[in-house]
Amino acid sequence: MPLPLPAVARPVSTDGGTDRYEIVQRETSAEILPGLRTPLWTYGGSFPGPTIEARRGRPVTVTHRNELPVPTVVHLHGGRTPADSDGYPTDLVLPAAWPQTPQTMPGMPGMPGMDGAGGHGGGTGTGMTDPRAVTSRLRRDYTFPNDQRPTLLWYHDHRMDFTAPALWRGLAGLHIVRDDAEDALGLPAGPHEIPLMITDRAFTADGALTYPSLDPALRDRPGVTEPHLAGVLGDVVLVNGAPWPVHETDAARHRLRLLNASNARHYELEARTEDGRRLDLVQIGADQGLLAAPVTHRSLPIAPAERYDLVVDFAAAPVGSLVRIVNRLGTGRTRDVMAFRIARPAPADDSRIPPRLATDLPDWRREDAVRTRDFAFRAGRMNGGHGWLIGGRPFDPARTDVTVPLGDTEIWRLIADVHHPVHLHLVGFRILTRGGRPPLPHDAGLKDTVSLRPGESAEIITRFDGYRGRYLFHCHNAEHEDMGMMANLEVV
Ligand SMILES: [Cu+2]
Repeated sequence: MPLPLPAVARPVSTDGGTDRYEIVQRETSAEILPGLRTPLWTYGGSFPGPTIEARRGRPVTVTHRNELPVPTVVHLHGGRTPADSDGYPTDLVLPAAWPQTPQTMPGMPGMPGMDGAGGHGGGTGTGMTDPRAVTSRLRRDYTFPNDQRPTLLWYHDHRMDFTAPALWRGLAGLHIVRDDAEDALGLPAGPHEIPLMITDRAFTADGALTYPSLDPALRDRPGVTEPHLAGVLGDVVLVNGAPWPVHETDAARHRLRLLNASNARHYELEARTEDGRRLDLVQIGADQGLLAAPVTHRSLPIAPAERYDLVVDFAAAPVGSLVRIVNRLGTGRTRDVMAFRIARPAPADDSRIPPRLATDLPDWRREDAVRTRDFAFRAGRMNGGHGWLIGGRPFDPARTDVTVPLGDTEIWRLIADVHHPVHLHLVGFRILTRGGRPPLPHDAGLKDTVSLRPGESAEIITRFDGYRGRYLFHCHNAEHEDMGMMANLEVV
């Protein structure tokens, strides 16, 4: 299959300094596996959804309407977004047919009761005075200021208890922020800049996605069957929605903008030529934008929700050959990810990798932190069953877990039992230490997701600036997130 490139969304209006988009969330089907139709939940009819191309400092408003059978929530991962547009898990976009009786959320996560969660009658929100309130609307305007470092972001579903299956069914799309300074660097661009959204999925023989939900309608009972409590894996690797695609290109430098949008699968990527050489993966950016200087990797681990901005030079591969992107952590078919077919010599390649990429990285120091907090990400009991907990507690929208004054700098010490990719909304952070030692080469730059390995601790430092309001931090293994591993972060 050729590599699909997600369509770029077209604004419905660009008046008043804001780009406005409209996205209808709807069911459709697509030919993902040759000759078969796969039913999907989509943003605007495609998986991945349409890519939002944004300029730094120029706001984007996306109006979402929901024609899916269940409520949804849109979150822009990595966005510096005001709280009312951040996609809190109970700020719902309702389908028209959903019951709209006033109701509040059950006090406990993981309990039946989403059915009929209608909130405030399609009203205009509640201002969050009651933390248990569900706000619901038939359409919702999400405003993204894009007042942040240029980077690859992604939008996806974030509905309480049901994020993982909705993501699996296709609710994910890219959102790229650019600015003039980055454009002026001379990095590979145009057809040599390629977004790669990597996901794994499992299919039935007739082409449908298969997912072990306890409630296949995703209405009442969250969670997955016992064998999948650690996270749901697929045996087909999709890149931009196509299985093991091959992208035909020329022997030039390419900027590969990687996103692991898988629910639970970790990858360790290599670029291998047919004669067995590994091409350098030159990292120029992390989750939250450009590094200060490039970092060269031979292989690169990528956890769910992480992004890496890479330059790979295909001039080292013979014309006519394949460069395979391989997952060292995979077995059998999941060892392959995709390939590039180097079809022709490059026209004069005037792209470059400047030795200095960015000078605006925050350099928070340990002594800047006004407090240190500890969070343990571990398995535990929840509602009489298995859960994933932060500090021994499952997510409860009625409880504020962390209160931070706007502008404070903090160190968070995170510790994990098994793999947990920990994500903070609103802010980017630096990784100070990993396992009590200096961070790893791929920890460079500004991050919004840190991949904790089994038994590992990490210290991160950040300044909570931008906006006041109710945000989240959580594990981005999507099944862990749905089974309690999320907490409230209130910036005051
Ligand atoms: Cu986790």
